[in-house]
Amino acid sequence: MTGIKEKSRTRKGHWIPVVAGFLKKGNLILVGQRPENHSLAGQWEFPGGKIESGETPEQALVRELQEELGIEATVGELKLACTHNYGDVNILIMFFEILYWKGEPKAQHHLMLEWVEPKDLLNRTIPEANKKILPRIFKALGAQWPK
Ligand code: DGT
Repeated sequence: MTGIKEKSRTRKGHWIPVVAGFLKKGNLILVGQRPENHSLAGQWEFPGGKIESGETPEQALVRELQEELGIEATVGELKLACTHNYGDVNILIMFFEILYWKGEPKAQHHLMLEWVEPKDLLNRTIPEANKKILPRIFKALGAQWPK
């Protein structure tokens, strides 16, 4: 028999908070290809990662962008948040705009970095978590959804 407590635990599941950054250059946005030895290998994502214990979302994003791109970023507004279930884990992703940064982003974690037009994301393999909210991502980027 499943008790109420157990049911609610199952429904809550295991949650991982993630932060990601929108780095814009004109009408281009920065995406990185996930490395081979990680989950979702080869998929194109917005730079970022998991929040570590004791960090604010903004601190986590500054750290991740330093580690992944080698830049010193200034984090702006929270633009968008979404949730996704990857089987045994749930992720909560918070997307922030990056106002400006020091240094030139270099791939220190990703297989490759690319500045792309938002519509280019429609033709790339991107995480399901992002794919299902692509119209909201376009809106957050101030980009037109292609007709
Ligand atoms: P792991 O432990 O193999 O999942 O790899 P990590 O530690 O490199 O994963 P990390 O730190 O990039 O965590 C981000 C999680 O969020 C990962 O499960 C992939 C997922 N995710 C979905 N969409 C995005 C996105 O646009 N950017 C980032 N950074 N992660 C995303």
